[in-house]
This record gives sequence, C-alpha cells and structure tokens, in this order.
Amino acid sequence: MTTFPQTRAFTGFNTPSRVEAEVQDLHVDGVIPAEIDGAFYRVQPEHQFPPLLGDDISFNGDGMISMFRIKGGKVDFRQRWAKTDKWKLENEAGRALFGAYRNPLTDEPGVQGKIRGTANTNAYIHGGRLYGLKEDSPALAMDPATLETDGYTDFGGKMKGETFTAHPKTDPQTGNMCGFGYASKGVLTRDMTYYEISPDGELLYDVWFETPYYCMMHDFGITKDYAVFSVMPMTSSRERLEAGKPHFGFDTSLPSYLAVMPRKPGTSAADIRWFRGGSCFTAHVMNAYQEGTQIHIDMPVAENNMMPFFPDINDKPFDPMAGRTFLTRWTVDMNQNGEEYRSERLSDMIGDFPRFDERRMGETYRYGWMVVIDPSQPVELKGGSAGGWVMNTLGMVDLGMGEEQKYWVGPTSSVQEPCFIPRSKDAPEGDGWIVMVCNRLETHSSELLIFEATRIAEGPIASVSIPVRLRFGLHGNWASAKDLAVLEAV
Ligand code: V55
Ligand code: FE
Repeated sequence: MTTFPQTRAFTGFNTPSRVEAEVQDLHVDGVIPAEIDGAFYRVQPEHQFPPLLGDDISFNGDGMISMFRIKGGKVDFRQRWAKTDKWKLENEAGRALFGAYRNPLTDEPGVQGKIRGTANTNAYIHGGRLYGLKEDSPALAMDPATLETDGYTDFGGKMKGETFTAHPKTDPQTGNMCGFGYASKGVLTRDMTYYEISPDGELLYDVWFETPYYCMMHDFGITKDYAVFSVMPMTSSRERLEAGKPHFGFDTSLPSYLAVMPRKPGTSAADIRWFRGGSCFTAHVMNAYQEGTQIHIDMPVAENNMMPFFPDINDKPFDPMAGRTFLTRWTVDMNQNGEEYRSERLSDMIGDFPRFDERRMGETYRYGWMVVIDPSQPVELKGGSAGGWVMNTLGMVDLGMGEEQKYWVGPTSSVQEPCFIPRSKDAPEGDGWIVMVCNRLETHSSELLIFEATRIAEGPIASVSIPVRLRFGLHGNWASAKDLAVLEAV
C-alpha cells in the first residue's frame, strides 16, 4: 500500500495524479479558431512514488508531460511520464530510491552516481525533437508525437558538462538552440558552460567559465551578439547538504551580478564582462536585446527571496512582501567602464512566468504576458502558489504603448504559465493567441483557456475541459504543425 505524505506538496490541488492518458476531442466551450494547428506542450512535477525521506518539495517531482494537439477547432490530449534514468530505476524497484532535491548524499547506495534528473521543468521543442528539461542534468530527448522517451542526449557526443538548462532559447536568425549549464562539473561546482546546438541536434561550440559564487542559475537571455546571465544569491554549500538542509539557501550578504558574454565560437571566460548590483532575487527572463552599445535584459526581480522552500541561510523568516517580483529592466553599456548595472521597474503588477512573442527573441519587443498576483481581488480558497500567494490573474504589458491588461480567473482559481501562438509565421508581433492552463482549486479540475493575445481583458474565447486531474505545472511551449512535421500524423 502506498501512502503519500499529507503535506502541502501532496494534498489539495497537488494531490498525486500520476495518470498517463490519451483522450480525443476534448469538450470545448466557445470556439477555437480553425487556423490554430499545432501542439502546446507543458510539464508538471509529479512524484512517481512517495518521497524517500517522508516529505518533499514539488520541485523534486518527476516530470509528467502533457500535449494539447489543436487542429480544426478540436483538441486531443496526451500525457506521458518523462522516463528519466531515475524514473526507470524507481519504476523497477516500485518505490523511491533517490532522496532530497539536489542532494545525492540522501540517495540509496544502489543508485549513487546515477543521473538524478527529473525532466520536470520545461517541455521544449527544437529541431523536430522534444526535450524534457531539468537544470541539474542533461536534456532528455523525447518523441514529440508520442511523448515516448528516447533518453539523455549529449548533443552528438559533444556536451562535456553534466547539466543543461531548463530555459534554452532558439535564435530566430540561425535556428540554433542557445543554452547553458551550471554546476557543470558536478553538484555545487561554480563551473558554467554556454552551448549552441544546431537544428540537427549537434553541439556547435561551448564556452566554459566560473561564477563568482555557486548560485541557482535558472534562466538567461540572448541578444544578437551576447548571452546574458544574472547571478543571484540563491546559493548552497557542502555543509548544507551534509546537514540535510534544503539544497538552496538565500544569502542576502552577497551581491548580484550580470554577466555579458559574446556569443561566438572561441569566446573564453576572459571575454566576459561582469557587472554588479545589490542582493536581490532573479530567476526568469522575459527577453534581452541590444540598442547600440547598450544591452537590456527584462526580468521579474524581487527585493529578496521569493521561494520560501529555499529559506534564508540565517533562518530569517520568509517575507512575502519582499518576495514580490516586478518586471524590471537591467541595462549596461559595453562602451563604458562602469561596473554596475542600471535597474528600472517596467510594471507594478506582481508577476512571474514572463513570456513574449518569441519570434522577437533577442530583439526589441512590445508585448509580454505574465502570471500575475492581483492582491485587490478576493481569494476564497487558500492553498496554491509556493509563496502562499494565489496567482489569480493573467497579465499583459504593452511596453510600446505603456499600457497593461489583466484577466482575473476568479476567487477559487489560479493560473499556470501562458504561451503565445502566432496567428501565422509572418503575422505582426503579438498577433495571435495565448494558451494557458487554469487551475480550478476548489474542484481540483483544470481548463485550457485560449485568448486573443492582445485582448486578454475580454476573457477567453475558448475554454477546453481537461478530463484528467492536472497539478501545478511549470513551463511549456507551442509548436506549429508547419514547423513540426511529425504532428501531421497525430
Ligand atoms: C526552478 C524550478 C526548478 C528547479 C530550479 O523556478 C529552479 C525555478 C522545477 O524545478 O529545479
Ligand atoms: Fe523556470
């Protein structure tokens, strides 16, 4: 008999679901535009078995990948485990063998040295392949039509680092997938790598460098000529792992940095410029771009830690107000000798999970969408987001006009990351739709909502009932059938 812990990560809306599924022609309220032809992929962390150590955090769950195949106004649904090496070992044993998040000291002896990845953070399409991604391990190659797992890839035998980010970017000019790794020489190492991968899945070049201190390097930005990394004081140490503390702790005594690296083969660590600022929290990146010699990177930034499950290293209590993230632009000038970045707030909405029209990747852009916490709206049901906040609103920024829009999903609901679908390959920026999973917290059910992308305030034009119980998800991406030929068969 299996008993999951009766704790926050395993009860309420996060009650284990663990269902692989295939359902044709989901129920739709409203009308899905007939031009939409492609698939929306997303991933949720989901423990295959009760955790080895009693309780656990959601970030340590196994990846469960969902695909919404949208075509001719209809939606088919498919869901499969990301069958990582960890998933297979545990599946065979019929129980958990790996312990705490990013702490191999807590694993059973029989699995020491095995790849601990869970592929639970992003479902990314590049070069006709689907990748299940977790930042502590290599990319897991999967079949984008069937969602079956092929296994970890080293991109043609060439990736020497141990990890690949959950937030790669595709350069619209070259078609290359730009990515990086941190803890590239193993757990807690300050070694980082930058990678570019061709549409054929071959690593083209890598750059090795070190960060000033070990930190959670969750996302980054690319511009035409640069890769841009923000270092924030979510750090760890051997002592933390030996003491069985959560892997990451937030150290407000450390500065933040912005690293700017030329994106070209032959770049070395010495070519990177490091800019500095005060302690703050950064993780996700909306976009980055160049303007003359200036480089901008737009990110949700908080004054202090926004992840309560990775506490302050001095056990200072979590401060939800200081953990609010606001879309912020950091700017540096490569023609000046300054050592600090400039910072400017772009929106007063409390927002994270930023997305934009990725055809503008690395370029100036106008529209952005985010998961927003609107504290002015009533919440009738607690239990939801990590910080105790309920992420109850889809937000949009129009940076061109300086305007914003919001759509509140109601007092007992919350939202997952939005994703932009262009109306066509050449449609103007922002012309298309937003897809987003909406959590109905009271009934433990979910819908896929579809919006006209620049008119979200009007509410969804279609709502798709999801017939299996989902949980809180992380990131997802859209692939059009034109770009992903295998979708024609499904
Ligand atoms: C994040 C998520 C992770 C992780 C590290 O949102 C950072 C940030 C779902 O796993 O392992
Ligand atoms: Fe993320």
